[in-house]
Amino acid sequence: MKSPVRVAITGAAGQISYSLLFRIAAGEMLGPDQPVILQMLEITPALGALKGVAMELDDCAFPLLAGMVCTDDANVAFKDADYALLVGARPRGPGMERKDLLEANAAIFSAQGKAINDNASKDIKVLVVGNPANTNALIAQRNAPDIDPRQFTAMTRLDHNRAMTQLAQKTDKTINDVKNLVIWGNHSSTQYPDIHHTTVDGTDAMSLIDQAWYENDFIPTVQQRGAAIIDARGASSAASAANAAIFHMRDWALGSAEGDWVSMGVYSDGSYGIEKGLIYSFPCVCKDGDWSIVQGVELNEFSTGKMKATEEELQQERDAVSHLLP
Ligand code: NAX
Repeated sequence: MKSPVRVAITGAAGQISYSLLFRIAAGEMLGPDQPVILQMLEITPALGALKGVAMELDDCAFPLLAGMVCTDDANVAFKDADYALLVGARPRGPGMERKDLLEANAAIFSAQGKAINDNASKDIKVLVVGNPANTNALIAQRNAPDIDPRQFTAMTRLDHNRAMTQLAQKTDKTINDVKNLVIWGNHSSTQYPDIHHTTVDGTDAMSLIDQAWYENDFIPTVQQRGAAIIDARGASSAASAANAAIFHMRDWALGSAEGDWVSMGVYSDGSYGIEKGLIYSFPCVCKDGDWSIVQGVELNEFSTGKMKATEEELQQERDAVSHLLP
């Protein structure tokens, strides 16, 4: 058996974590031979609820669960952490403007970025789930100058999975038949789900659907899926978000499937003309514990327009908190 790795999870008493923690402890994220120590961070008023979650984790008797830490101190939660899933965030309250939301989260994610910088393993892999995920990841990254910016990522895998299922259902196939789909840009309603390079059971996806369905049905359905879940369930996506977080980290750590792409919000190196330094979702492949942006994807005018619009939103989000960025 390998020696245990430390996995920090913030917002650990929240609804996404209630699904996420149990699957990590069951070995679904890092493999069936990798013991884990869960280092769970919450705000002080939620420590009681977190204790209950830890009791349930105990009661699962997971063979791979090598230890647990419950804390409201970020320096403790990120101590020697090899992985971090930043799930906890400030939700939008009544009357709160988008700018207020960005600022409230900037305060949280700058403090957590510093705590990661000061305490975590220098090889830590960070996934930001809490919204606005891309900009929160940017803020954490900018506050962690001693850590390679490539180690901070944001989650667009849920959007990727949603898009795969919409396309599989439309074409009467299964998600196993869908390959090389991309979510470009921000995890928000400006994201661009692109199927121009996607195949379904080996056939070019665009030849199986018409442009009107693509533009007027598929793209808005994927972009608005989070809101549709809230309408139907009365609460935001939780198990599916946890599942996407597991897939993102699993692929990053253990490698993505041969011949396919995954969507990850990653540090832009300027690929496809996207401003360097933004955390932007690109088509990626993962190998040997590292990700790379798939190069050479051909783009038509429709795609470049959509990619630019979501880039502009990310620039605006960054500019709204620029006074808080080091
Ligand atoms: P919950 O409100 O159920 O849980 C969030 C938890 O975070 C709470 O227990 C809260 O006490 C804790 N928290 C708040 N501030 C904290 C801090 N500074 N340090 C540590 N813990 C803190 O929300 P949940 O449904 O679990 O969603 C969590 C986040 O994921 C939200 O920001 C949500 O918008 C975001 N999502 C992101 C998705 C994505 O695809 N990137 C999809 C699902 C989800 O909407």
